Amino acid sequence: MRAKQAEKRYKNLIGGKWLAAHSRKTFENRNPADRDDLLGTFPSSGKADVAAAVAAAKDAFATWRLVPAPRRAEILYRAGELLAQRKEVYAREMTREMGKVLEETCGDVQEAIDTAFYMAGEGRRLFGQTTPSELPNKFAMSVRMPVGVCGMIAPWNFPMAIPSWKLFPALVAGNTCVIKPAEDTPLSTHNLVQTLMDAGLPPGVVNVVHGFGPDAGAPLVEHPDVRAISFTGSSEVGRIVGQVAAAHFKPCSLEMGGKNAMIVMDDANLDLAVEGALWGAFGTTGQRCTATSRILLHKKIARVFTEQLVARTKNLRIGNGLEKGIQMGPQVNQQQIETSARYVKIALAEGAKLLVGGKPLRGAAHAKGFFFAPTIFSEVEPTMRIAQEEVFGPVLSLLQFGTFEQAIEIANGIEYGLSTSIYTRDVNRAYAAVRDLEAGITYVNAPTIGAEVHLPFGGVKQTGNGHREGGTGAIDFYTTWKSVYVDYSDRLQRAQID
Ligand code: UN1
Repeated sequence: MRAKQAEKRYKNLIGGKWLAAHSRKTFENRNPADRDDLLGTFPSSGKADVAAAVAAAKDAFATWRLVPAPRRAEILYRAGELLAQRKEVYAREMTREMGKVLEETCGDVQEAIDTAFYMAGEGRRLFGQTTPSELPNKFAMSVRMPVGVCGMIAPWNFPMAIPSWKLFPALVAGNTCVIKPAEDTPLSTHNLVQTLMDAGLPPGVVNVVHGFGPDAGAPLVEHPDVRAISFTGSSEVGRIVGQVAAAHFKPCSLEMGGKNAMIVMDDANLDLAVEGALWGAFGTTGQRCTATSRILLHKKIARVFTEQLVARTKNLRIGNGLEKGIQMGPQVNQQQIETSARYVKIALAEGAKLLVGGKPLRGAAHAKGFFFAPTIFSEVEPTMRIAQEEVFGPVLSLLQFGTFEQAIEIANGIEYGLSTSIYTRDVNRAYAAVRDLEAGITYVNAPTIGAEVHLPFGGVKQTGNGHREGGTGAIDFYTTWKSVYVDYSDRLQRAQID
């Protein structure tokens, strides 16, 4: 018999110390592919823990902001190197806590490594402007200043990549941070922050408070010493976060949902488009805000494409993401399975046609986890809820169009605007789509997922509130401008007057 493993008890990180929650309450982190597999327990934190973390971050800011940015960057660079060494171990733990297959969790850790190296480079840039003054013997320039203590609330679908998108630009710019990881995937943030500490990050510069949104997230958003908030999650929660932040006049970056369309024109390479559709719709079990959740098919190729896609979908191997050959893992928790099942019912009631899937997988191989069959609906009309609302699961809608203009209109006819894609060999059409699709990201001849960290990431409409993660947009969010005027004329010079 296998000896019962000692339960691992993870802690919050506050001021460089690993601490239990004031209440001593904890919650469990279990494997969504095998509920018997307990990864450990984490503190269920509340207002007092958040207050202690913010105080530590405020304290650390006094010295961290004065460390030269290239030195701060060196710590990030070392963290990137350490993550590369630990990639496989962290990826395995991530698959155990989140469910996506090992190849994808390796990609998630790699995204954090990429962000570390990219943001380390920014330590020697953080450029401002120098410009002539309108007055003689006067010097004018602008410099970037850190914002102060930044509060971060992260989602469970990219458990290390997204925390790195938030933490690394904030750190290189001289801010200190308090992060609340998603309660479904706390271990990957723990591993990320452990790596930062091993790379030499001073105590208090990053603090981690584990727990649930209402108990630990809300007090972080409300805390008067938290100067900026970065949130990734649902539009429902994002709306509340944005409203609370607005009441305190805090800059607030919101990255939320998507209902991402792939357009397949009649001249597309269909094999490539089918391959892309499978990856875009069922990669990460459809649990990406960039997931391909609508495919808009030109009438001429709709039948052939649908047949090929359904056949390939039936052959997908679904199971524990640590096992070789598995292509799709479980959903992250019971609630996500219920959401998928609810939308299947909604779609059927609306008159969509179920081609494959549509229910949880309950066979012996899937009995211990939250598995849902990859699901495809055809005969979906643009106004149906299944074509409008985010499912965040392996549920794909197929729609049809007659002309390019119709395709664009359908693609844009939703509340969201994160990612879009078009498959065509016609360069004119491709560029027109790049211009006309209302979204933060457009792919040509690739599915809607797969953003790279040095380009802006985010969307329009209800996907976001105008900020971008990744790229230089992240630096813009985590810095504030100071304009500096040095008058060396030795007399009073009045702008706009003298
Ligand atoms: C997300 O779905 O929340 O572009 C982020 C992608 C990934 C990141 C997705 N690099 O699909």
